[in-house]
Amino acid sequence: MSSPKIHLYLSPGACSVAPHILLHESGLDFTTTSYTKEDVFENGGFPDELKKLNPKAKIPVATFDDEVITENPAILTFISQLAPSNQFFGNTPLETVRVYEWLNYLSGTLHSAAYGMFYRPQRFIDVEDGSLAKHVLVKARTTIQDIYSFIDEKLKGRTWAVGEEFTAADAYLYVFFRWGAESMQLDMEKEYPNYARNSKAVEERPSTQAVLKAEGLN
Ligand SMILES: N[C@@H](CCC(=O)N[C@@H](CS)C(=O)NCC(=O)O)C(=O)O
Repeated sequence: MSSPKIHLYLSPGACSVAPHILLHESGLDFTTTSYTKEDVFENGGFPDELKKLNPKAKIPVATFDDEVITENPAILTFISQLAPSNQFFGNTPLETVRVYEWLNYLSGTLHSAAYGMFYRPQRFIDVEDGSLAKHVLVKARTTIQDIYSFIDEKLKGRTWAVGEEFTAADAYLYVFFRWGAESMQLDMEKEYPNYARNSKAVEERPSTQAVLKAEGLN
């Protein structure tokens, strides 16, 4: 497949870190537009130009020539198809399925449900009721910690989530490891040593270092 013109819309440290890592890994040419956390989460709305591209008002958004692609698993899949030799989705049919198993779990359960409750309690309850909001935040915290324990157990005795090599699942896992420390103030290394080993391996990759630098995260 000849490479289209690729552009990634991101916000530093957001879940867009995952496709950003894959793009650096792939060696494909790409450009980015970065929006601050305030632009995406706070200033009373999502940037209008981005809402036109993604009416769901979410980052990441990627354009491949004239195709606008949203949703991390879809964007990661397309990058992988443009860089087949990188085997970002493993190198057997079963490994590919396992990568999707991780991506769906991280996107649907950890991100949308658990972190959704934490960052956006108003999606679940009427936040004007302060006591209810408090309960949701407490529940979000325990749910996220339960999920981190599950992930840690799955990564026992392994470096990479699937097979013996880095895949898209590892790039995506790395996003949530960072959030555990930054947003939840969890001692991730101590509480989740297997997950920490996986994230450290991701972080040591030159592609991740390039992303951290480009997004101003190091
Ligand atoms: N299902 C989407 C979720 C993307 C998502 O929630 N992105 C966050 C940033 S990490 C966002 O844009 N949030 C804006 C908001 O919740 O208003 C995906 O997997 O790509």
